[in-house]
Amino acid sequence: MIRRNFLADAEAAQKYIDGVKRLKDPAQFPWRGRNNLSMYDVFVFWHHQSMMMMTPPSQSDRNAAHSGPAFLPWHRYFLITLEGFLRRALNDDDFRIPYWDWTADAELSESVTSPVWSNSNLGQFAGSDWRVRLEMSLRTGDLRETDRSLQRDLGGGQLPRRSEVRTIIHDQSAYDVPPFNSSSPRGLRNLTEGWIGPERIHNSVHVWVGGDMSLSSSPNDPVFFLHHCNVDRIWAAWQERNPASGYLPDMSAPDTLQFHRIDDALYSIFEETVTPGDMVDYKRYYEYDSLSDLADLGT
Ligand SMILES: [Cu+2]
Repeated sequence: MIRRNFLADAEAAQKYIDGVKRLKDPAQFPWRGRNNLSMYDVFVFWHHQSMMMMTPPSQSDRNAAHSGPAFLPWHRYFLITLEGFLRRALNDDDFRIPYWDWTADAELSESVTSPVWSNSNLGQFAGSDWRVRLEMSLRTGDLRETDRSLQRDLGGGQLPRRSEVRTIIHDQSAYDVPPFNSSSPRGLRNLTEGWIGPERIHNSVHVWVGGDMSLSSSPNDPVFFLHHCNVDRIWAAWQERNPASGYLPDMSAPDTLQFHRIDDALYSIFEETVTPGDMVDYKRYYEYDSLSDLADLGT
């Protein structure tokens, strides 16, 4: 089953919109034991918790899902899990999350005018119906209950360009390199996550959308999953381009890299064990309608 471009497939786009609205409704998908919270809100909680779990606890850079090798497999697992819930919400076994190709919007003279943000698309979530129920407190950093509309501040900085994404995929031969954190000097993971490099790929998109997307509770904005679907597509294109380069590090890495080594359990709030290694073969779950826009694949 195929993950498609949100702006090129109106049916996939509408299903995504319908699906997240159903998942967000506590009457249809309650978070058991939490009044007025839904299964969608579980994903907000899960993402926030991952950022609170420092790996190891003795430092404040790498956490269970960011600033380390697990960044890509953890978010792949996160999206696959949401995708399963959306299939149930839509009663559609073939549904796959679409991606937002922000490199296309980067080419517009005014990226904020992209139809992604029209009221028939994601613009509607900034209205009054979509309620943010869990938010990160800017004062304490903790997650707290609230009841307000979604906040965005579109247009901060520059969206990443396709040429930069292609350069990273073509130039980076290693998945990740020591010290396996935000200061890793090269490697697909740190350049894609965007702690280094001229365009700060993944991070700059969070900044560009702004508002709720700049918090640990960023999955409150449904664009989070469309953004991360495109980030995942970068990893997929790199995998196809570099079939001999595998995930790093392996289990010979020290315990300080727990949650990030290939056979470690990724941080989850569900009772299941999924490892980075389990996430490598993404074609068990989905394929992308296009990777050749991101890499020369020689086919
Ligand atoms: Cu994240």
